[in-house]
Amino acid sequence: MVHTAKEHVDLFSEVTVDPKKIGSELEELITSNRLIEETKLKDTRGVTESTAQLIRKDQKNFGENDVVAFKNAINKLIEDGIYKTITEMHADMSHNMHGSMGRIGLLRFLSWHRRYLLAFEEALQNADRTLRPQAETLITIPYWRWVDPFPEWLQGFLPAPHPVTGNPVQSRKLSPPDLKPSASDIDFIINDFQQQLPEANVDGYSRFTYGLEGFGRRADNSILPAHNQVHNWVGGIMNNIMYSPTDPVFWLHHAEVDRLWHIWQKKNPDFHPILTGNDSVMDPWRETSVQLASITVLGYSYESESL
Ligand SMILES: [Cu+2]
Repeated sequence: MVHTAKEHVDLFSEVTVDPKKIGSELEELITSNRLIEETKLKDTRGVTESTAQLIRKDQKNFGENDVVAFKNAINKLIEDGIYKTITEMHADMSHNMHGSMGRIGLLRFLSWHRRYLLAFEEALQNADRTLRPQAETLITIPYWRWVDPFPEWLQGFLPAPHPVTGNPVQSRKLSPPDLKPSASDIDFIINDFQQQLPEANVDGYSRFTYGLEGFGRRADNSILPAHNQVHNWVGGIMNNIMYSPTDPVFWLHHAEVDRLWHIWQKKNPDFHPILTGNDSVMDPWRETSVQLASITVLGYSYESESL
């Protein structure tokens, strides 16, 4: 089952702006990334491989130092123009990374966004390293559990201008009609994923990502709230399929998507996105979905692996 263009527009409004051409700045970001220059980065940190694992924390456990470092690093990325460049990567729909674009987009959604978070996290750490050269641990992307209220420390923090207009972005809505997932919705997404797409002849990975991205149904056939619905619940620029990363909560939201995928992967080690050829390469980067399958291999973990 594939979503139509109309549903695409309904999910995230304002799909009318042309994505900007991505220039040399982007090239620089791509080639300086953590995966390609892994060794160099380890040298910079002066740590051994076993301690090089980054830990992404629950945003609830962010202390005052973490909050200040995170916000300062974001502000620096905005000042340096890097935040805008990274946002524009998400505005380039040729990457085919959402299920609303069809079957291949559905299969690329999780791997592409895992790679996207790594690109952002590396930029964030570079900014943090410049601002806090003495810091023992650099900032990582925190995750926001959807059952928790909107992160209190991010209330009112919307510093990035709209990447096209340059104007301040609309404030967040933080309300229905779209719902945030409840604890039982999340349990259903992870443990009853085989119940999605009951009429279709598809593999388990497709059923799982269909639910997690936000196209699924609860057992009573009502909408199963997940990733898409949280975008719409937050509202403001988070409701925009191209420019949602303008809101810093995008990173916390997608870290939770990535964490839930990781939790599911541990329970279902045999299910992977079935992609071949160019479809399997998470452009603009070089890694394939297979190379992005394990967060341990990629060098990071989540503070908690409970639902
Ligand atoms: Cu998203």
